[in-house]
Amino acid sequence: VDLPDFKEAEQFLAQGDDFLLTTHVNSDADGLGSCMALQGLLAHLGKKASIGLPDPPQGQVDFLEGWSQVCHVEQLKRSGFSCAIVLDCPSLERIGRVRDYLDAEARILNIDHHQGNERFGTINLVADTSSTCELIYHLASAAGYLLEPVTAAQLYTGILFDTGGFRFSLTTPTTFEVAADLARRGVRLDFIADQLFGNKTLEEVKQLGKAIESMELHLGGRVALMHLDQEALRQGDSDEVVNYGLLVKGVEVALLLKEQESGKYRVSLRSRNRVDVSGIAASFGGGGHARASGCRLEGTAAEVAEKLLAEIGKHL
Ligand SMILES: [Mn+2]
Repeated sequence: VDLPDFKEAEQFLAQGDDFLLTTHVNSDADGLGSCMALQGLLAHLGKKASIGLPDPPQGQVDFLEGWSQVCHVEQLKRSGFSCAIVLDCPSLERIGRVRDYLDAEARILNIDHHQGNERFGTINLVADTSSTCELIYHLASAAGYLLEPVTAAQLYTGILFDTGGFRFSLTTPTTFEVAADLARRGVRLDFIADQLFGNKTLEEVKQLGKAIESMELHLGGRVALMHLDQEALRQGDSDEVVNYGLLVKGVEVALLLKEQESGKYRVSLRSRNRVDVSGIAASFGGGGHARASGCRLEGTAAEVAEKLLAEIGKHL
């Protein structure tokens, strides 16, 4: 990975003294770990930093110290922030209503690792790292910030989550070096892995069962298609369900259709190693990474599947 120049980002952090930190809607462990770690680093510099999410926190990483500082932006009871740091977010649109809490002239530092990041910031720190947490680590190293054990745990959590346990393709030798350094700072590796990967509710495991039961193979066994209806989606967090399509040998692309309301689907796409699913999602107005992306489509389940399979067929 070619690391970017951190100077402008360092200056941005040095110049401000009151920041709003945020990440994308449906916040995940990487975005949240980034917010929490950066808040701690800024606190060390004697600066004020509030975390305000576009939607209410769901306990995603409530096992981490610092979680109590994570707020829905409405809870902050103030607005007109003149300095914002947007983390792990490809476009300004995806911070939703947080935009209403920024001053019209607000300066924005955009720190992200999504392909196709729209570089919406006043300053953009965008690189092809495993995770935004890894990028924050490099920034903190370049700037000489003190990494406390609490911060190390927050960053390690985001890295472990976004790499799927150091398995996904954005994992590099540098990712392991960063993880090793964080581990040496006292991170409880087994505890964090358990919290991230062994913490489903019974209902969520049953939901996974429904999705697996619905699985069909298409395009010569290279695409696994799964489906969850509205009722099944209410059983819990379905973010990881799509990954199970890649358990099947020979499958290149896994698809999960999530019925939001009748005739409206959120679609998650995962790719094993060849197909760039961010391009496929983009052709339906969505986006994401080469190996993990999402989009929205309307129609019956069969119509939505047909459109997706036609597009995927061009990329196989
Ligand atoms: Mn991320």
